[in-house]
Amino acid sequence: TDQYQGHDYFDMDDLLSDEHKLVRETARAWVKKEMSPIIEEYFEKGTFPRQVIPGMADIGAFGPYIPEEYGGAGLDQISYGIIMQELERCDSGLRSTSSVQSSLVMYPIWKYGNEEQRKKYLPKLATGEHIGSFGLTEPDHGSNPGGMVTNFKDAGDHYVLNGAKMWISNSPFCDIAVVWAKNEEGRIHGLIVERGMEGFTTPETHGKWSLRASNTGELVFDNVKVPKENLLPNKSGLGAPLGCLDSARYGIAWGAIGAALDCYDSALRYSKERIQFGRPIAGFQLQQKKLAEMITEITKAQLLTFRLGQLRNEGRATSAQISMAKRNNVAMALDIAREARQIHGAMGITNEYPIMRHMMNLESVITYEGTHDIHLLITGLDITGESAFT
Ligand code: TGC
Ligand code: FAD
Repeated sequence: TDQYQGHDYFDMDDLLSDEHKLVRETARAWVKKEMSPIIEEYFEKGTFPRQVIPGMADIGAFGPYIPEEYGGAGLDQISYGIIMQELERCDSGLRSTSSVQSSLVMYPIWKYGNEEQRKKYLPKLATGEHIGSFGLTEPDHGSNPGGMVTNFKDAGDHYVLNGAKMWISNSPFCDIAVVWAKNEEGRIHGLIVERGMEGFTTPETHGKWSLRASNTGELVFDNVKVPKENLLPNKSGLGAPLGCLDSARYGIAWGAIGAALDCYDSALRYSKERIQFGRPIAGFQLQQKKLAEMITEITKAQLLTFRLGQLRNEGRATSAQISMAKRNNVAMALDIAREARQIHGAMGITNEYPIMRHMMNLESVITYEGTHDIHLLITGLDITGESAFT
């Protein structure tokens, strides 16, 4: 990880602006100095290194594309993707913290909130003074969030919220949570729930073998009184949380390339250094096949994802295009992690190399933000017009 230089087989750099390159260098230098030296330690401890939060804010990892008037970095979608790629080249858990804060907490407040809510919450989220979480998944409703049972009732001057969310990134230490719940008519709305509200607890989920450098937990609501001004007024229905997922899934498509690049980079270097039968293993055809296929798949993903970024900059990327990219790139990264592990032989199972950590992390990434299966079915629906979900 320390010696990483970047791999750009089709001169994609020609397509980047000076600003994109500056964003990348800034993020890369920060990751190298502040994160790479400590990531294995925190992964083993099973916790997120919260001391790096201000540094993440400095490189624009909290709200990269949120306008500067609300504290965001005001960058375009390609820069957003580049930051995600550099973070996930280090660790998917690090990228997760950024994805949740930016696309699942700041984005809905920016897009679905009113001006008072934007001014109240966004600047503190942009600096990392406040950390947010996003509650959509429930114990009995994962791929099918529309079936959620978490609900709120009108109690005059406030709402009363009941239910529980599960598998929530950053829940154990979040200051606020954007929570999706049904009103008395069964319509889904977003509510901002704040730590300290009576009846709101965030128990941590232990025993994860994946995404260990990210804290995951529940959001439990036991008759929580939520002020009426905490309801996001400008969009409701399942399309509201799904709109946030579009933005996060796009970032994951870039991020997964980062994890793949780190595995490839490590495998390529190892194969040139490791001598067996009197020659570097890089000279054996079977190892070349693995490495050549890795860089081919990475390059295809880079092209797909850059084009998706252009479409998003123009505001015309479809949800189905985002699903295809998320699905393809995460599966690609996981395949590369498995092959890279083999190239490292026994060394590949240790924490001397980042491979197993990426591989374990990617098992979460291929499940969250819509599973590999669900994204295939979204493509299936898009091309046939027939829904296979129900
Ligand atoms: P369906 O009937 O298809 O759609 C309901 C309404 O939503 C609209 N819609 C979208 N709107 C915006 N963006 C999208 N991507 C949208 N997809 C659909 C749709 O037009 C409709 O609108 P309306 O006005 O007609 O009501 O809904 P369905 O119940 O059949 O479900 C569709 C399905 C399965 C694709 C969807 O529910 C889904 O994507 N499931 C996967 C769940 C998921 O991704 N959960 C992620 C939880 S968050 C998370 O994992 C964070 S990890 C973060 C980290 O740590 O990095
Ligand atoms: P299920 O929906 O129970 O799926 C189980 C299996 O069935 C999967 O293989 C799935 O593909 C398959 N399946 C389901 N439906 C179909 C179908 N119609 N056709 C074919 N196959 C199907 N959620 C949040 O809201 N916020 C977060 O911050 C968050 N962070 C997470 C962090 C981590 C580390 C993890 C692991 C998860 C996180 N999630 C979060 C939850 C995540 O989004 C869900 O795990 C995911 O949506 C899948 O739901 P599930 O686990 O209940 O699986």
